[in-house]
Amino acid sequence: MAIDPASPIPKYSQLREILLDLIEGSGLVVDDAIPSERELGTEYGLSRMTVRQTIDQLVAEGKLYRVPGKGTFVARPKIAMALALASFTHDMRQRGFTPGSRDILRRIEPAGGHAARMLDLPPGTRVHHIQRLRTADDEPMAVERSTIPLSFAPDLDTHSLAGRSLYQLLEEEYGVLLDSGEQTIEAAICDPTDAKLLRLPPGSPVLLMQRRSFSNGRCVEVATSSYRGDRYQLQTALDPRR
Ligand code: 16G
Repeated sequence: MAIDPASPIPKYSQLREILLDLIEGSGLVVDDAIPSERELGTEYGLSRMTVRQTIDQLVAEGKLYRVPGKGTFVARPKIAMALALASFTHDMRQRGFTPGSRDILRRIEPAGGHAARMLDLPPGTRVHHIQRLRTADDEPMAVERSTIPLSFAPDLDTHSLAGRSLYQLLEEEYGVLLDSGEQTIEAAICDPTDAKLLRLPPGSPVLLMQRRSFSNGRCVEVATSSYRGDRYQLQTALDPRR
């Protein structure tokens, strides 16, 4: 592929197509270096600024990463998360990763106004509050904060969740099978505490997900999760517009 100077498509967009083809096609594999800015400029007859603009954008999208003094490399593809009522453990296992879970905080507390509303409970109802760092092959992926009414799982606090699935525990120990859910997803900046846990530079983007999961029409879990923006993307099939 070459840059067409007569094309109405901006040169940085044309270079983007060329680089994407190199990254996603058969040209390069993960952790391979891409040609330097100078080499790309010479090869495609582009200014250094145009080349940098294109690379900056691909770095921001998580398709490339820079190592100061070394160059720019092909990043791992992001995990394409389906919009489903899946547990982290199940999802990661299906992708061939070893899922992990580290407790950051677990306690029983009275639900505040917001949590109580989300759970359809009177304020002050006792709930389990669980904050966990979720890992895949020991790499931090997400921070999850779940609130679960005591009525569904009275002694949940006595069960370890290290390396164990919360959803599986709910099902096996308490006979609570989640059968529906709703979820919102927003772009957000990682808060400084979560950034440390996720080993991300301050100010990194995350996908902020709020989930309510139900069993027989009753809300069992309200969860707020921060997923690494550099490792996750959402994927869904699209139905025809009705
Ligand atoms: C998912 C849920 C989270 C739930 C967890 C259970 C999102 C955004 N969140 O990660 O609400 O607590 O699964 O996973 O999808 P586990 O069964 O592996 O503990």
